[in-house]
Amino acid sequence: MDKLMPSAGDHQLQNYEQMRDSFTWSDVEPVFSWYKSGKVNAAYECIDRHAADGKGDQTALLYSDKNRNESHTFEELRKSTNQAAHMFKKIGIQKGDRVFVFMPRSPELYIALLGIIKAGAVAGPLFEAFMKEAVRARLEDSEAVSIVTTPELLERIPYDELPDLKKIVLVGESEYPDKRFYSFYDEMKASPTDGNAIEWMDREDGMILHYTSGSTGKPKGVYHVHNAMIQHYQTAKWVLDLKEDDIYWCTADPGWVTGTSYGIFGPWLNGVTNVVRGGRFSPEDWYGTIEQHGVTVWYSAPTAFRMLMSAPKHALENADISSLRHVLSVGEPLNPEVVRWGMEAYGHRIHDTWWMTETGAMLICNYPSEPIKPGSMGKPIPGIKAAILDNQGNEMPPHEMGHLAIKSGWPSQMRSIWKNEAKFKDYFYFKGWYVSGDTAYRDEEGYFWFQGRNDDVINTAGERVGPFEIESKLVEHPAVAEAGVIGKPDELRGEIIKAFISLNDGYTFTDELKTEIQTFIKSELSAHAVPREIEFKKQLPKTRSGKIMRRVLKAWELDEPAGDLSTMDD
Ligand code: 6R9
Repeated sequence: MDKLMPSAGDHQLQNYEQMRDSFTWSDVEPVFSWYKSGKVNAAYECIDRHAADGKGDQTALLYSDKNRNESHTFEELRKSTNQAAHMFKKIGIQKGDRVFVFMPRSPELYIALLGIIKAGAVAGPLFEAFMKEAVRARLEDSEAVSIVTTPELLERIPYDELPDLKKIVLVGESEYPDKRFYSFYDEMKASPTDGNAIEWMDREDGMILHYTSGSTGKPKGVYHVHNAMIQHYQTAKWVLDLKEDDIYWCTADPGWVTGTSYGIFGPWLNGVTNVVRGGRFSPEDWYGTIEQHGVTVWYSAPTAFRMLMSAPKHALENADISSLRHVLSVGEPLNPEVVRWGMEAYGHRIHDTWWMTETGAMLICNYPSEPIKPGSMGKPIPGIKAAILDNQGNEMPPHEMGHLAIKSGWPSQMRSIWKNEAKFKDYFYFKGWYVSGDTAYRDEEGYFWFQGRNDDVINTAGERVGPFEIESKLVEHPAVAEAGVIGKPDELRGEIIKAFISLNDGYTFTDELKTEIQTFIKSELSAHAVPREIEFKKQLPKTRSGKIMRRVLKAWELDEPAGDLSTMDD
């Protein structure tokens, strides 16, 4: 397919080549108020700065779901996030404490999360679909001291077994079992809207802790600092192309990094109206959201676009989405076919962007002012050097496939993996480079093309799932002896989770058992961790040291040669 040329427009990154040579990240710093004082708080920069700049009456948040329809101005959010910060301080939260937010999308979630950051604590967003063991693993690892949740989700928090978790803030009507419990609404009401709510931080102080999956071990806590906002701000300007009067909608939940970096920080640092839609996906609802709010810039994901592509035509025909001017995607490979369909259905190029939880913000992107090669992730943003490395860490020439790596030292780069120095160091195995775990190649014009993961991490519907966490849970089921989990290619979801299991003596593999195992995973971990397919094997392929060889399972599944089997046990 040919290049898709940019339409004329006043884009904020006009001259990519020139910017790439002249730009340095310190150019961005004078934008923020902290340039003068040396102290910083990202929540202040997101909200209060705009209220102080005379934009207090502008709409900051447009929230809607089946039951609620609300709009909050920057001044209103300034006050409510101040109240939230006061509340956290009053109940004893201190600078650096980990405070989690575990609830469905709502204005309260956004107010609580910014309140945590204002109070100087580290926010830990948890996706609402997590079940008890997934919640426990994350709270335990981070030694979380507090959590904001709803009465409905409380049963999934094993608070009696988490000695560090001393304060539980409930959003909604409830009984309060003991002194650890607080009412969000009562505490908010009792807190002042002004006063010294904001804890002034250093740039390298902690801001957010996002748990994500790797191929081995438990989920890891990716630790980000306030300094990340430099890149959130600048990429939202260049890549999302946000301007003051835009109505912007990012469809991601704050439980995932896209939902914070670009569902909170990116738009609000730029003072832009941010749309949040609660509830589940439906084509009617989504197009309806664009129409209702007049969304101009829309950031979503390939699985969602594929679902919209296969939705009945009338969903699109019945909605007026003419307000859209810029459409973007992230999280998984964006098929050229989807880009082609986007041109037809929306009349817009869908701009792919590449980045990770660990990178904190966008790194390789398509820009409104540049040609798009459908299937390519685009080019590194100014200020970022990306390369393809061979197994020795040498840069490879165009068109050769290797490790996608980024020269270390960008503003939003993770600062650590929580309490796991070894895992953190793994990423920087080649001196000076962050190695992403993705394989890719670069073409002679500098466009990058995604090829796959080179570890076993699964990407299903844009969500990152670690096979190890599922395998560990599978073998907890009484019937399961051993388990190996892989991602199986799927047209709609990119990949689905497939489990191979062997059984303990006395069990036979039946449809009932399969369903029972699926229900077990769903109730213990979460719906998105459930293997859609489970296959029974008498034995699983293992190394001599007893490690299950997922690579071999995958080759079996795809009917491909299994490669080097010299380490396989007989
Ligand atoms: C932001 C986010 C990161 C992994 C990453 C890669 C995959 C992300 C992609 C993409 C192909 C793109 N990924 N963007 N693959 N094209 N444009 O998704 O973070 O949840 O940490 O996932 O997602 O494999 O390594 P995260």
